[in-house]
Amino acid sequence: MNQQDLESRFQDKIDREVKIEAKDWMPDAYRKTLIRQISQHAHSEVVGMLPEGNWITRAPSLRRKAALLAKVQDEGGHGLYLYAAAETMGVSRDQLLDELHTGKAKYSSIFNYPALSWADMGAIGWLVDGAAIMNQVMLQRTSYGPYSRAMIRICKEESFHQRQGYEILLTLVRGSAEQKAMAQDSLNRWWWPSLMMFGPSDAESTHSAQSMAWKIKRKSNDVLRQAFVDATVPQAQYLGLTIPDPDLKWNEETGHWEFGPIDWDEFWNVVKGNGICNRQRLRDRVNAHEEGAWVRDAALAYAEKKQARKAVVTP
Ligand code: FAQ
Repeated sequence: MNQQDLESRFQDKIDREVKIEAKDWMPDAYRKTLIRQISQHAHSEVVGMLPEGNWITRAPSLRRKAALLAKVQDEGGHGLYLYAAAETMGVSRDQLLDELHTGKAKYSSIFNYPALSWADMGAIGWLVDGAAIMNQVMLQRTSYGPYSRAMIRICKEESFHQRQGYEILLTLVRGSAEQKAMAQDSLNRWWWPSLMMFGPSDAESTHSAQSMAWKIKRKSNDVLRQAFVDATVPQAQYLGLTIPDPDLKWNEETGHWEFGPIDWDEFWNVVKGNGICNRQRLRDRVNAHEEGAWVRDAALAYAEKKQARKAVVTP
């Protein structure tokens, strides 16, 4: 079959909603886009453990500590499912990690902001996981089978993460004036970076058109961002907190919340590596990888020993 036939058969499968599997023929650009997106997503999960990991020892009660610890562990697990999904495309995990550690690969801009107070654990769960879910619910139906299946599992856990964050803030806003102020300060700092998580506006998004045609993405960055704002504004109102956007207003005709302009200079500055925590986050990931070398060596030595023993027992 020539290239053109292969490509039209591939697109036909996508149009008929048949999942693409690892061994199926696929255009090189489809493979490349997915390796980029899935690995960026995996890196986001493992770098995303850092801002919250920093608060595990400072959680205000045993219940809060247990929940936060479990959440951060879940994020590590999501990273693993996603690295495994990327590996089905013929790329090695070592290669992907190397790209992260050398600063070649991107990860979500949001994790380059500092977590300054306990209320930030609430805001990360409510807003960051909330934004992540909005995007990931769509990715459950992405065209590549292994990515889609990983997302189904991940989404089940993310909704619990979002709720634990909201519940932290609900407790704070019902507490003292200082606690309520802490919650408001946290919303002030995390609101705009959360809107940026969805990526550049549709007009600036380089990959969207092709990714939508391949059904890797099912909804555009701006559509998802709007859905997030519409879902989140009433939640802020219930908390009695003010969203830090003077232009925010309800549009009766469209049935959507209109919001003010996003500071795209700030977004690109963070994406290019110049955010508040970019250098610290990369250094922490590299250190964690180096300090974990003995665990990987030990696991490999054990696997080799087991293999050698099996070879002796079964002639
Ligand atoms: N940060 O053409 P588009 C989580 C880059 S998981 C940094 O629109 P695309 C869980 C983009 O890569 C959060 N870079 O790109 C958790 C591209 O650069 P390139 C992560 C960004 O791929 C919660 C360029 O801009 N979720 O939070 C960002 O079609 C709490 C042009 O952009 C995922 O990764 C950004 N925010 O759409 C963990 C979901 N946005 O590669 C811990 C999967 C864009 O050409 C605690 N990914 N860029 O050099 C996606 O759905 C898509 O990749 C988008 C971007 C929607 C993120």
